[in-house]
This record gives sequence, C-alpha cells and structure tokens, in this order.
Amino acid sequence: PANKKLLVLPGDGIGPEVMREVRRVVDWMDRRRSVTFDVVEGLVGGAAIDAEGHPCPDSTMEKARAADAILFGSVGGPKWDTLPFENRPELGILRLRKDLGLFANLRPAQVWSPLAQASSLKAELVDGLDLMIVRESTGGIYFGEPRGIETLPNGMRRGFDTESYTEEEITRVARIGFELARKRSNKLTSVEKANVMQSGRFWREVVTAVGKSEFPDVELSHMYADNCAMQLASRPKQFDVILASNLFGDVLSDLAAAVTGSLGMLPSATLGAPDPDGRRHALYEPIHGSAPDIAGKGIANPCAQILSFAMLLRWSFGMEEDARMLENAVERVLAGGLRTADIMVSGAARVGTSIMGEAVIRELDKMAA
Ligand code: NAD
Ligand code: IPM
Ligand code: K
Ligand code: MN
Repeated sequence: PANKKLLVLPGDGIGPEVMREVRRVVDWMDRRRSVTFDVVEGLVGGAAIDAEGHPCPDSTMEKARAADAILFGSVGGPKWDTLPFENRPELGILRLRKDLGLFANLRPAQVWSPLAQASSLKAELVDGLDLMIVRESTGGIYFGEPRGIETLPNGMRRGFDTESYTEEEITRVARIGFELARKRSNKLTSVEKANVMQSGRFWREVVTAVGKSEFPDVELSHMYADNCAMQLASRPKQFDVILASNLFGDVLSDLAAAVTGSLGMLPSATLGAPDPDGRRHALYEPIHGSAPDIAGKGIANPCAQILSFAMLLRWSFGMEEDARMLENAVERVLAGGLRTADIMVSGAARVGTSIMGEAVIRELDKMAA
C-alpha cells in the first residue's frame, strides 16, 4: 500500500516540545510496524506569522489538503497577543477547521485508574470515567456574522458576535454524536441553552428530529449548558456522549479535562465529511493550548499529543491495534509511577517531557518484544 501522508504542524509554545515526543513514536511505528509514514512539516500560528506573515499561509493549506491526516500541536502566545484580530495565531487552527470542513471535534475524556488521584474530584467520582464530547467546530459564534467592534451613532462603543446554526450544520454533527453513542453506551446528552437562545431552541428541535427519524434506539436527553457544567463537576459518570455547539463544547471539554486529571492528558480528533471517494480530511490535536506559562521549561506533559496520534491511527488509518498499543504504553508509564508536574501525586516520580516520551517508547519496545 502507498505510504501514509502525514502533515505535522507543531505551532508555538509547548507545541514543538510535545510534538518532538510524538516524532519518536512515529519513527518507532515506521521501524517496528508494517506501515510507513511520509512526514511533512508545516508552519502554523505565531511561528508562521514570524516566517511568512500569516498564521495559516497558503503553503500550509496546500500541504493540509494533500495530507492523509494532520497532526496539530498548539498555537498562540503573549508575543502575538497584540496583533490585530485578523492576524492572530489562533486563526491558524480556525482556518484549518473551516477551510477543510472539519465540523466534528471529538474530545474523549477518560480517567485511567493510575490517574484517578490526579483529578480535581474525589477518586471514586471519576474512577472509570469515559465520556466523549462531540463539539461542533466550523459554525456557531466562532464564525457567525455580523461580528466586530464599532462605535454607535450615540458615541457608545460595542463589541458583538453572532451565534447562528443552520439545520444542516446541526444535523450533520448530531449524526456523528448519535453514531458514536450507538458504538458506546447508547446515550446522547445534547447541550444548549434552549431556555434563552433562539439558536439553542432550534438546536434542540433539530437534534430531537434527527433522533426520532434516524436513531430511535439511542437514548437522547437534553441539558442546559450551565447545568451540564455543574453535573460534569459533580457527577461526571452519568454521561456517555455529550453533543454541544462550538463554544459550549470548548468550555465543557476544558472542564472535563480538569475532572480527568489534567489538560495535558486529553487528545482530540476533528473530522470532516467523507468525499465521494471516501477520503476524509481529519486533524488531530491535544485540547490544550501552547501553555506559555511553562513553555521552554521541558516540563509539559506530552501525553495529550501522543494520544492524539493514537486517535489519528484509529480514525484516519484504521490502525486500531496500533492505536490501542500506544494507549496501553501511555497507561503503563503512568501505572509505573512516572508523572509530569501537572499530574503529580505523592509517591510518584516527577519527570520532564522527554523522559516521559522515552518511557512510552520503552513500553512500546516491551510490548512488541
Ligand atoms: P492552555 O491550554 O495553553 O493552558 C492552560 C493551563 O494548562 C496552563 O496553566 C498550562 O500550563 C496548562 N497546560 C496546558 N497544557 C499542558 C500540558 N501539556 N502539560 C502541562 N500543563 C499544561 O490555555 P491558555 O493558557 O488559556 O492559552 C494559551 C495560548 O494557547 C493562547 O494563545 C490560546 O489562544 C492558545 N490555545 C490554543 C489552542 C490550540 O492550539 N488549539 C487551544 C487552547 C488555547
Ligand atoms: C481549542 C482552543 C481554540 C478554540 C482556540 C485557540 C481558537 O481553545 O482548540 O480548544 O477555541 O477552539
Ligand atoms: K492544541
Ligand atoms: Mn479550548
């Protein structure tokens, strides 16, 4: 079979630091498994602004369109925070999602037993937690028009954005949520604020209709987003699949990360619709950002980035066995007592980014032996 074309976009801050550890895993897979990757690197975010004057230059978009899968790091940082809105690093990831039509952002939040102690909640509330947030990622208030900052005729200034969802946008992401629920515990919780937002009311109406006509076997419930945040922080194990808009999904997934132990652990996949010949654009990235507060210190947790590569193997290349193997390797490292600072518990050994990455490779070696 043809080599798999992989585009790697490290980005800014801890992005390149944690990506370095994934490159070891890619090399390992190349050497030890029957698959060969053609790895191409590209510029995105602040790094691309510095080199080419745009957070997602056309050269990067071309590489992205040609790739079989994209592994993305993180973008942003204080260096670029004062740039005009149209030229911020964050536009890098937003353009990739929008222009490639990556509308379904899958954010699994799992607690592995060795990490239950690292959660912000009592261990018994999270042990065995396994939920999936399906976040819409090309619509809503992130892209709605009109938006801007303006001065009104009376001299007052205002800033404004628009939350808007079409029936088609809701339907296609709802289908992804329902399909995932079917493969898991058959429960879908759709989240909005139908009590105060017209777009939320419409969201609930459309999701209900999709459920009735196409997924009557899936148990669908609806929850207001504020209540969902409270429920996630107090009884997270009640959830299986959570379906949410772009903004609510963003907020709820950071919350889910705290509940599972750390932002440094959670991967994501962002998928587009398959084209007629079955090819589907897909991008994989940790849900965390460039973590400027710890960048350059060599202490970032590489697990979320490594687990994003596991999701890539599973979702883009159908390499389920290899994905599991990689996830197991990470779990064994944690069970063995190695911890980066963000998931430190008493009695564990505190290590940096590269020791963590090396330990994952060692576990892979043992499993393949
Ligand atoms: P952040 O996710 O970068 O960091 C939040 C906190 O979590 C920080 O204290 C950080 O040190 C910690 N953290 C994050 N990842 C970690 C890891 N792997 N290991 C250990 N600790 C980790 O969010 P922020 O500070 O709000 O944003 C920083 C920059 O990142 C901003 O410019 C923001 O826009 C950008 N951002 C980008 C993405 C993306 O690239 N998709 C996602 C989120 C934020
Ligand atoms: C994320 C980030 C992005 C988002 C930003 C950087 C545009 O927070 O990927 O979760 O809000 O989607
Ligand atoms: K990221
Ligand atoms: Mn976010």
